[in-house]
Order: sequence, then C-alpha cells, then structure tokens
Amino acid sequence: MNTQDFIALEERYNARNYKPLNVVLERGEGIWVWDVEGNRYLDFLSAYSALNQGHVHPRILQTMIEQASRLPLTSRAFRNDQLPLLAQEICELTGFDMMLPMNSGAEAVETALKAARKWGYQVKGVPENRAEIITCHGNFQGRTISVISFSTEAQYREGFGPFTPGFVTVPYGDADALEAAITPNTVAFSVEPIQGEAGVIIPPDGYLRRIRDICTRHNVLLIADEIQCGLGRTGQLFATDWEDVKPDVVTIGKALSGGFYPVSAVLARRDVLGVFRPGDHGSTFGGNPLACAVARSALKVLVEEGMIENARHLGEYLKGRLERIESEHIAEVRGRGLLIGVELKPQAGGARRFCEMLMQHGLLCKETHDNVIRFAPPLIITRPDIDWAFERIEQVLMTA
Ligand code: IF1
Repeated sequence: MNTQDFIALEERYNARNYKPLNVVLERGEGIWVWDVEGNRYLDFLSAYSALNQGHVHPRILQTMIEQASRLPLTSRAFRNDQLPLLAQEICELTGFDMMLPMNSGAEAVETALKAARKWGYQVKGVPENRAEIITCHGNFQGRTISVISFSTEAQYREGFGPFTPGFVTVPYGDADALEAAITPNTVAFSVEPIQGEAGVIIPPDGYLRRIRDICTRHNVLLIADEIQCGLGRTGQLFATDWEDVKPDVVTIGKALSGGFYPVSAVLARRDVLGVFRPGDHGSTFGGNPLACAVARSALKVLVEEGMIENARHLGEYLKGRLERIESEHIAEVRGRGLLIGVELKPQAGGARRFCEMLMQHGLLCKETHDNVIRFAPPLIITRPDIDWAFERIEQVLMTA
C-alpha cells in the first residue's frame, strides 16, 4: 500500500475530525520519522510536545517492554508497585505535595477543576454550587464538554452545547482584568503560562508573578496548565519557573510518557488534592503500572540527559536565527526555549502552505490558527540538525 491507499482508507472509514498533512508515517527514531515511501523527515512538531524525549527513546522503550511483559494494568481496585514510586519521584522533582494520575491532558484538566471546586466548598467556604473558575481568552485545555465550555474558539464549541456553567473569561496577559473578575465565589484561575494553540502567545514580563500575588491575596487557586509548555519545552522544567512562580495546582501530560502512552497528572498542595476521598474520582487506566513505569523513565531521561538545558540553549539559538531572516512574509517571531511561533503577515497566504512546502523539503511542522507556523522539535536535537532545519525554513520563507 502506498500513501494514497492509506489516505483513501482513512477518509473512507475514519471520522474526519482532522485535516492532517498528507504524509503517512511508519517509523521514528530520535528526531527523525520515515513515511511509507521511505522518505525521511525531521519532526519539528514533536506531537505537540509529547515527544520532548524524541521518538522511541531507547531507555523509555526498555522500561515499556519490561513493564508491559511484567504487569501493564491492575486497576485501582488493587495497589501496584509503580504508582508509589512515580508519586514520590514526581513530588521530589517538582516540590509539590501530592500527585493524582490520569491519562489524557483533558482528563488532568477536568481533575484539576473538580479539585478546585471541592476545595472551594470545603476549604474556602464557597456556598454550594456557586463556585466560579476564571479562565483566559484564547485558552486551549482539551476537548471534553466542560473544557470546551470555557473555550473562546467558536469552532470548538459549535454544535456541542449545552455547556457547563461556572466559568468566567478574562483577557490573557492582563493581571488587572483577573483581579477585577474575582468575586467571593472565585475558587481558581486556570491559565496556560504560554498559550500554545492560540499561537505561542507569551504573556508580558511579570504577568506570572502578578497573577501569583493576586491569587494569593484573594485566596484563589492558581492552576497552571503545563501540559504543552511544561517538562522542559521552554528550557525550564515548568514554564512558570521563568518567573520563579509556584502555582497551587499544575497539570502535566504529553511528554510525561515521552510519547509512548497517554499519561497525565495533577500536582498540587496537600490541602487541594486532599479534598478527594475514596470514590470521589478515578479512572480505569489512570495510575496503571505501565503508565507509571514509563512516566518514571521519561522524567529520568528528561533530567539526566540534559534535555531541559538543551531546549534553553538551542531554543535561543534557533529563535535568534529566525529573527534574522529578512522575509517579507514574517510579522513576528516569538518563543521560549524550543517552543517557537513564526507569525506570518495576513498577505502571506496562510501558514498551511508553508507547512506543506516545508514537508516537501523534509521538515514536518504544523500551522496553528491561520497565520502562525509552530516549531517544536524534540529537545534532544543538536545544533547541526537545527542548522539543517533552519536552511530549509529560510529557503521556504525567502522563496515562497
Ligand atoms: C488536538 C493544539 C497543541 C494542551 C494544553 C491541555 C491539552 C492540550 C495546553 C489537552 C492539548 C493538543 C491536543 C491536540 C492538538 C494539541 C494542540 F493544536 F490543539 F493546540 F498542543 F497545541 N492543555 N493540546 O495543549 O490534552 O487531552 O489532548 O491530551 O488535536 O486536539 P489532551
């Protein structure tokens, strides 16, 4: 079967909720992937940061094989020998008191919102069913009904109502607007330290520190969604580390498994995750031994192999080179670490066609919204490979 055969099958039998680039991948190793025709590409998206450790990292693969052969799933009806070790290691690494494991990012977000509501009623003393959670314009935190209930993107909501009440929207990057929106019933402020899907939007300097201060003064939980920007992507373990800010609750996912398996988690203080009693919340697969073993290995590799520092140094280097491209199409280059967005001018004809041309040149990346090309290679990338990619990016932006 060739590329066209696979595409035809997918179009015939699979729901059409995506419009992928027409490349059918069958193998990956490190920063490289190969399609069914044998063409090689540099992966400059990393599954939206789920592949920070690169494709098929050998140490994580070894853990995966060993744990899959020994005991993949117990359910939480019984205990397993991997969950306690992941919980300890993750709390020691991040400085949080407790962890609650789930699978997808959206589930971690849902879990954080449930914890915040219950904390509001039990600890803060908000009257029953009156809890409010403040969210930001342009947010992307998943696809479940409650999470899209506070999306400001029409397409993510259209046709999916009625929605979950209790959410309030403020502009992103505006700390005064947050403070003005807080009421006695506000239990939490949920925010992405960098908005990925919105187009790699970096808030103004000092924003994270100001929202930390505002949340503390009003007894409102600060929930940081680090599912995309966390785990080394921006050159720090967490993107909030750039302003030395410690949220009350953090959600992580994606790279928590190095791309092998859906693993997510909520990290928080004891008084927040402590609101859950047996039976309040759960998941068949959340905290299973395979997920926990893989997550332990993925975190170990991320830290021990210097990927976080590499993201910081090479991110700065790549962003610097991108800023010096003199293309009439570029409006702005923004980013932190290896999460970089190149915003094109409206008259450039959209980012999609640039992604298609980059694919022809052996580089896989993805547009976000109409005019932003997102660059997010695996954090194991080397400077020569960045240069290889840069040559192609420059060529496409200069000639298209
Ligand atoms: C898709 C975008 C990225 C996320 C943040 C929670 C989640 C995500 C900050 C939910 C997920 C994904 C989902 C994926 C594409 C992708 C994405 F293009 F939509 F915006 F990464 F940039 N919080 N992001 O970014 O995690 O439930 O998916 O595990 O196609 O929807 P999930």
